[in-house]
Amino acid sequence: MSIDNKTAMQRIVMAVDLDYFFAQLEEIRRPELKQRPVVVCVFSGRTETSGAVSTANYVARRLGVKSGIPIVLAKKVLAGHPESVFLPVDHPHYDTVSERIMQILSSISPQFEQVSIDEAFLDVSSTVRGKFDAATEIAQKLKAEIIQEEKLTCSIGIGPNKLIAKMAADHGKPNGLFVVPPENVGSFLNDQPLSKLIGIGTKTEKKMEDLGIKTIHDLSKFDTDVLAREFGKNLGPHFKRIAKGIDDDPVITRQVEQIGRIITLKNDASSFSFEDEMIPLYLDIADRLSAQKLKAKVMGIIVITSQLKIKNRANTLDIPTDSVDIISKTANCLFQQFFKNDENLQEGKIRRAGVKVSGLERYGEIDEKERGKSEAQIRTLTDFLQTDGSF
Ligand code: TTP
Ligand code: MG
Ligand code: MG
Repeated sequence: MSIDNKTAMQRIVMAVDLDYFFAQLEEIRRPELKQRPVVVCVFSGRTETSGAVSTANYVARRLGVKSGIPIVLAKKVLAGHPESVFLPVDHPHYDTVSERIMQILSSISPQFEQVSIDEAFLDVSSTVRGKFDAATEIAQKLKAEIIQEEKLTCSIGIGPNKLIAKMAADHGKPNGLFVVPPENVGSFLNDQPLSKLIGIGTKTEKKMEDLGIKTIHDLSKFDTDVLAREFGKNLGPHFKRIAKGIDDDPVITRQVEQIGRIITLKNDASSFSFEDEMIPLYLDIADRLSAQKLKAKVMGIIVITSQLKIKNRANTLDIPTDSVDIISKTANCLFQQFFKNDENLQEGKIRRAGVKVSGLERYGEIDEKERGKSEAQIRTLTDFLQTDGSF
């Protein structure tokens, strides 16, 4: 029987989690806060201090503040630190930055799963052909790119599965890059307390302690039947498996709704002077479309001003495409039209620019009638740009 290369290849998963995300974003907006305890709060509005802490920067964490505690308690903890700041959550801002970062992450591998506002898994096995060194290099570049684009630090964990990758990311926090190749999984897990094992809550931990299980190592050696009796026939053996670092959970690539890339321009622009800088983006989008057997019907551009205002412009094609030629022509037209309108430049020059395609269809789903049309029949791009009211 021949060995299937795909199954033989070492699986490599990367977990990325942004450091003290909401609080770090507040520090970036107001760098003078960096040395002070910063507490981001969900104020419930009942009284001035009712509500819970969303997150806090590491200065506040060292003093005892953490996510989920009442704001009143955080105020008590920080009573001796009048320099502390308590800020309300600003979700629109956090969502916008999160979206930009997820764009960067999803450009690394088509196998990308966002699991929360600041966290994602990437299966890079085939990208790096099962080589941990190559995955580490990608992670270093990723960290540098996120710092360059957003000034944000993140922590990245690399491991043979999601469980180990996530634990490695946590282990390296903040601003970490921690790699656990398969041969180190055992020692990595054995060095950590039970509470660090993802999936073990405080109640389970307590119950395990009563059974004499104090460490991840203890759990990995514990009698399976007793675990099944105490925690159920599925959960009990599951706990033992994760204690051994076994996890087959796949990185689930959700049906993508859009594919996009944004870059920071070499120079802020007030005209479409950056056409050459966009070419790699067009090529990348076309590659990613064809790699996933997708064609896009909606072609869009994104521009971000020097004041970080985001503007989107888009047009719908008559038939979906994955052709780099059509992507570049359409996007270039959209950029040219954008700069023709003086109103678009009132909020400053353009600092970042990108391209985004949506209205994605799998090859098989494209209407047979449409498929018959030749590209020459597509309404010429400039025609419909002139009739588009959005410019
Ligand atoms: P986390 O990634 O869990 O935490 P964090 O990014 O603040 O800190 P860390 O460096 O340890 O990763 O959560 C991401 C964001 O989600 C966090 O910045 C705020 C929000 N959040 C809450 O609002 N409530 C919570 O209880 C938690 C845990 C997070
Ligand atoms: Mg985080
Ligand atoms: Mg997180």
